[in-house]
Amino acid sequence: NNPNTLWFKNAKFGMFIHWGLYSKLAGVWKDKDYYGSGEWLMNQAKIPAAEYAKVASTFNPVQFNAQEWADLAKDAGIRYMVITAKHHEGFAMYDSKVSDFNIVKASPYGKDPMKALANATRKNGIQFGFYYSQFLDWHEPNGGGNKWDFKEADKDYLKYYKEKSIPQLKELLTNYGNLGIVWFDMPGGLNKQQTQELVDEMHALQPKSLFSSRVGQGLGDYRTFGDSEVPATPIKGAWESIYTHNDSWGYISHDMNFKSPREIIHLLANVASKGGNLMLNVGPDGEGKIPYYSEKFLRETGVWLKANGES
Ligand code: FUL
Repeated sequence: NNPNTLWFKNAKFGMFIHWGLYSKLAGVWKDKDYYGSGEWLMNQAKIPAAEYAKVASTFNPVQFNAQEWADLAKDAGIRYMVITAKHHEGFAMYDSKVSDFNIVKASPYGKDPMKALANATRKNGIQFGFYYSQFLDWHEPNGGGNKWDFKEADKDYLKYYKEKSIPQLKELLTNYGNLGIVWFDMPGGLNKQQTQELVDEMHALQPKSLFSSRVGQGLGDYRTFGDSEVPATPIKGAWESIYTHNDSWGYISHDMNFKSPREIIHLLANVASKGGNLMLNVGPDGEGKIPYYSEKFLRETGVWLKANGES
């Protein structure tokens, strides 16, 4: 019964955005097509961290336009947006002083897209938040997950939290104004007390911000269900279902399995009837464009919602 969840419980519809170096790779590595979750390509193809890091020098999303994304969300009837500030690949999509492996320092783009997006969403009355992969980091020897470059036995997870994860979270919770949500994902390496300390330290920076349950250890301010999961019966409290528009969270050029506006509306109605929010993901490409069918079908969804008094 956290009073800060009030806006969230009324929101119904959110937009999730997975965007990173994997968007540029688009599900292809060394002429081989991969399917599934595009943001897992580095893991699927067991790409050495040093080689993967070179992708940054080709990442130049000049077509990115924060206002266009915020306008699309608004037209679709969406009330909150959560975007990947750092996914498991370890690349910071914002201006980070903690690690040079970030969009400002390591890519020719050289700007912070998150600043613009935070401003554009707020201008449109949309709550803004960051996804942050707090444990998995395939770029870092001490991060979780990359066992093809770095031996598990050599890893010091607490060092990773101390030197990258926590300092980066602090940057995100300090430099982008009020965040509606901090969407933690894939917990690991911390016990309950350590997780509570992390939560407390972060809430001190943003007392009103809602933390997703994937911070781990039964903590968090609202419940996120498993990927592509709707509970069978109505659930009390603040919660959300997450789906992606096609089959992948991160952009894959050969994934055209987009849900139609009709399917999106059915999903929204199903989730809303159980008392939750639907956060639907789109995967912009390496140029910074939201896929054509995501844009088209989201707009059509918004038209229906308006016509039926839902937005
Ligand atoms: C999962 C992640 O591993 C996926 O890549 C994606 O971000 C999904 C929303 O959550 O746990």
